Amino acid sequence: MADATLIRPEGAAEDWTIAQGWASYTPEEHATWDTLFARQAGMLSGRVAPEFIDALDVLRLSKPGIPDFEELSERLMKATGWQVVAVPGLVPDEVFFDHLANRRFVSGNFIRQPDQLDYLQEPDVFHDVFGHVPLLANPVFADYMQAYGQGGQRAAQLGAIERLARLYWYTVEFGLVRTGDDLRLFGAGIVSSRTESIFALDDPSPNRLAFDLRRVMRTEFKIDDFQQSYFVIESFEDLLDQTLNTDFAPLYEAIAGEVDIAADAILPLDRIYHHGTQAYAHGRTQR
Ligand code: HBI
Ligand code: FE
Repeated sequence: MADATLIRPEGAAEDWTIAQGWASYTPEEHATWDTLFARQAGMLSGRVAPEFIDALDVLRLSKPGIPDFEELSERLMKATGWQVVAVPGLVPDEVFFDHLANRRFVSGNFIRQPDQLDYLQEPDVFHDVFGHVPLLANPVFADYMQAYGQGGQRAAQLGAIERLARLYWYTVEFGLVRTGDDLRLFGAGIVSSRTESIFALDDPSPNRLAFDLRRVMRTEFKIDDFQQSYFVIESFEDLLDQTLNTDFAPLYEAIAGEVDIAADAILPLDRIYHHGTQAYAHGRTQR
């Protein structure tokens, strides 16, 4: 969740957008993008949802260098009516939801330092554009993201932002999807990370559980390490269908009385693809 005390930086507009400043990127910054892109695009085929790979072509993201958001938005607009706008970093929830509800994806315009290739806390242009933007070219996912933004605006009125942030976290950021008999990656936080692209699918440590809207809204998550559980959606159509056909207000009411679920827990009702060993998480805590 974005920190409530975020201060709108100098030069940012009312809606927190800034100019991308594409002409100011240095050759080193473009080279960092090319290194990250080559690494991830090289390892994801067969591991990521096929819709993601298709979108890399549609959006011509394999073009060298950090994408120019104006050019990228032209192609994205043709595909699904979305555009990419630059922001300085995390923006307040209500600003974030308003952009999504209007088919504007907010992306950081900065790129990580060469010594941060594997991980950084704030979403940079590689996390946002390589991780999030491709699936916005998929009409069903594009509808889901707009529905999420609209849902966020309602959740804000109901004091239920945290519930919805968990839905975002376990789908948009760290979701897996069934593709035939395989599990495939689609969450931006995973596909933009080399180490987590391997961990999320192959490591015996995390749980892999069938997605259930109510279950996910009750489940805590980690923001600074690999997830202890990943949730598997049946398809993007199913995820959109569940979101559009659920009246969230009574759902929030119903789960208000239920305790939160720990990130590594498995419940009797869970449909389990993999019961994790949690060896990674336990190893980290016994340091
Ligand atoms: N701001 N720039 C940016 N990117 C995000 O992904 C983001 C954000 N603010 C809030 C937010 N995500 C989440 O807390 C919402 O899902 C609630
Ligand atoms: Fe993200």
